[in-house]
Amino acid sequence: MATRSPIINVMIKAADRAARGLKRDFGEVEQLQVSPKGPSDFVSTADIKAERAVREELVKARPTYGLLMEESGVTPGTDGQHRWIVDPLDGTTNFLHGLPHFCISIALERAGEVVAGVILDPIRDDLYWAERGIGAYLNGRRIRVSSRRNLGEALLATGIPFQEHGDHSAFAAELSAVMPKVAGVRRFGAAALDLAYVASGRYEGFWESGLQPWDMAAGILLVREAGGYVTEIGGGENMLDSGSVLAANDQLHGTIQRLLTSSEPWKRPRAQP
Ligand code: 2AM
Ligand code: CA
Repeated sequence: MATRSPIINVMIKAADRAARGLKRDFGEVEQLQVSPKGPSDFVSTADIKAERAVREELVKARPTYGLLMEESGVTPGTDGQHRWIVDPLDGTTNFLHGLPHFCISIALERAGEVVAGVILDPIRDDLYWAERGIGAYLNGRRIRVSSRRNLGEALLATGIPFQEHGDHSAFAAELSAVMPKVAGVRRFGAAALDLAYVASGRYEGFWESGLQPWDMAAGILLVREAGGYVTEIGGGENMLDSGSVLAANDQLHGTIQRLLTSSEPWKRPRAQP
């Protein structure tokens, strides 16, 4: 069992409070699937309530820190050093459809660098946390990225652009390049959990474009502290700004990156998400 620092405990307490509400509301959503109006309004309210619960706990514990949250945006802090980056409900579309795959993601940035992350899956009761230089943990046990080196055995996850978001043809080309070479490609719909799954060795890699900082901040730290490698798909380091991410174990990261960027759309300017 790892000893948890006070800051990780603050983050877990906040995530736990949101999780209790989300779990209760998820039970309702399953009932609402059959109502003619559907559960959309109810889910928006659940999302906002979860964000309020996280915010209250974080502000109570560290009143001078700034916040970047999916629903309420930026709240500047007074200490100028620290910022929470929060997704109160990652996997909203899953939640809305009664699919039990969503999470709460909370990261802490210090002087522009993510130093702590918590991801909580309330349905499976899986609690992931990582602290810079200390390691990554799942339910109290140290986690490591997968050690598979062979691309043919690698299971990858991705995110598929939807509606008017992202560059659909570029994604199709990336998928075409990867599909014939790997054991399988999955799309689960909650990017923070995808990163947590790479960190815990469930799949060998994950890539997606068009993400927001709150989808990735905690998960990137988890993967790195679990011994994995994370860059933008093109190889740069500004994932939180560009929204592009490729996370994998050390052995496969370069190979997957070469495959993805070998596709034709990488040779022309890409559309913005
Ligand atoms: P969200 O649930 O917090 O909105 C995966 O592709 C990522 O994109 C998810 O982490 C999800 O975060 C976001 N996303 C937003 N709208 C989506 C949609 N309609 N389908 C899938 N993912 C969506
Ligand atoms: Ca999200």
